[in-house]
Formats: sequence, C-alpha cells, structure tokens
Amino acid sequence: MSYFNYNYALMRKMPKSFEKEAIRMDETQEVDFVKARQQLDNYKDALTKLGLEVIDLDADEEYPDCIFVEDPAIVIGKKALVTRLGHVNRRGETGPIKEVLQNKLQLDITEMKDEYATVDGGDVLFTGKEILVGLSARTNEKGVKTIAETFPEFPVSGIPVHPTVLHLKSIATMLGDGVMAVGGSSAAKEMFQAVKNKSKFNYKYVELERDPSANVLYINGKVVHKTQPELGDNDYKKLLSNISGDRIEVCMDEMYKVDGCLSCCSILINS
Ligand code: CIR
Repeated sequence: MSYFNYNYALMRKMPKSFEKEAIRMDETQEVDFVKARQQLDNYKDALTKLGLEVIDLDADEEYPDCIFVEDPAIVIGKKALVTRLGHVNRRGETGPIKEVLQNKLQLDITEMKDEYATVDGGDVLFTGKEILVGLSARTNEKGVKTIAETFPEFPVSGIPVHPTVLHLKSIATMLGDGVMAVGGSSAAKEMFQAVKNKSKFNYKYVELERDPSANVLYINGKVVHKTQPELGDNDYKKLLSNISGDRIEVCMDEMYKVDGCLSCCSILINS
C-alpha cells in the first residue's frame, strides 16, 4: 500500500481578511484577492480532477490564514495529530478541522496537550517511510517529540530550518515514491544537507534552482506542480523529466506572497 494514495482532500475557503491580514514574511507584498481566490479554485479543480472528494470548509474571517489547512493537522494513514500552531494568531483554526477529521472521516485523533509544544504541518515531511520535521520559528523540539509519540511506527528526525525559510516543506516535498524535490537557495542547501545526514532511508533527490519549485503534491501516482513562469525554464524542464505519470500545473503566485505554497492548501487523506 502506498501512503500517497488518497480519496479525500480537506480545504478551506478564502476569507476576505486574507488579502490584508494574512501573515507574510515580506510585509511589502500586496495580495490581489480576486486572483488569489481564483488560484485556490483552480487548485481545488486540480484535486477534483485527480479523483479526490474535496471537503471545502467555510472561511473564517477571524483567521486570515485559514486556507493553509496543512498547518493545523497532520494526517498519516488513519491517524491525525491536531497541532498547536506555532503562530499564536492561528491557534483557533483547528476546531472545524478536527471536527471533520473525527466525525466525517473517522480518523483516530490526537491533540497536542503540552502547552509548550508547537507544530505547523508545513514542517512535517512524511516520506512514506519516516517523518522529517523542520525545527523552525513555528515548530519546536517538544512538537517533534509529540509527533514521535503520535506516530511511533515511523522514525522521526528534526531538521533545522534556516531563519529565512518558513517551513521545511517550503524547500522540500515528495515528487514520487522515494523521490524528493529540493530547492536550491543557500538556505535550502544547508537544510538539504541536514535532510541527507539525518534521514534513515535513501531517496533520489531532484535538486531544483528555485525553492518554491520544490513544493509539489504527489497524489495517486500523479503530480501537481507550479506553472512555468513560477518555476523558471530550468526547473520546469527538470521537473517534467522526473515525472512519469500525469501532471497538472497550478499557479500559486498570489499565495506565495504570503508564504503559501501548493502543499499548504490541503490535507490529503485516505479514509
Ligand atoms: C503563515 O505565515 O502562517 C501563512 N501566511 C503561510 C502558511 C503557509 N503554510 C504552509 O506552507 N504549510
């Protein structure tokens, strides 16, 4: 059984507050709300085309970043860990997510109890064999410990995240079974070295020039990746030559202004 086979995706609609209030590392970035919402709609269509049933939760104006559902819960197989998010303003995003995972999808739920532990799902890279967890401004050692306790069937290793990078998955995701895409900035290269040193299994690494190119979705043998203008010609060619199955391109440049990427807008589930 592959852990990358899914039949559901959990998403959340975009609140109007996203435009002005979504947290961003570069505060000069201005979001075009109409474009951003269209990009989220296109993303949902891509998941639907891949055969997933998309559960699309209502927006919550109180939580401008609530579309980034990857962060409030980690789902592996039939288990879900509802996180204590690293950014205090995002902590209230978990309620409706937990409700659906528990009641509709019948997953086995764990909630983070330790009031000092924090995890953002964007730091949690599940390779199919082990869990690599970014130690970042959002995810701490106690959070890594909670992940290890929740998923004792997998080795769990902490990977230092460079201060200029938001999450581990901002620079690395799975592109196929045993294949990892990684970004090429100097910060990403440092993190990649730690991934190679700390991981317990060997992977094929597809090294890309741009960090955002390395955030892809691998679903049911197919890949969702960004568009050629976002990737640049070299990364576009390299990605295509490393994808054997079907693929779908989705533009996420508005999300990127607030540090969002492809993986952060859904939780992929097999239930
Ligand atoms: C934040 O700073 O929390 C959001 N603006 C971006 C979160 C992106 N999440 C992710 O990549 N998993």
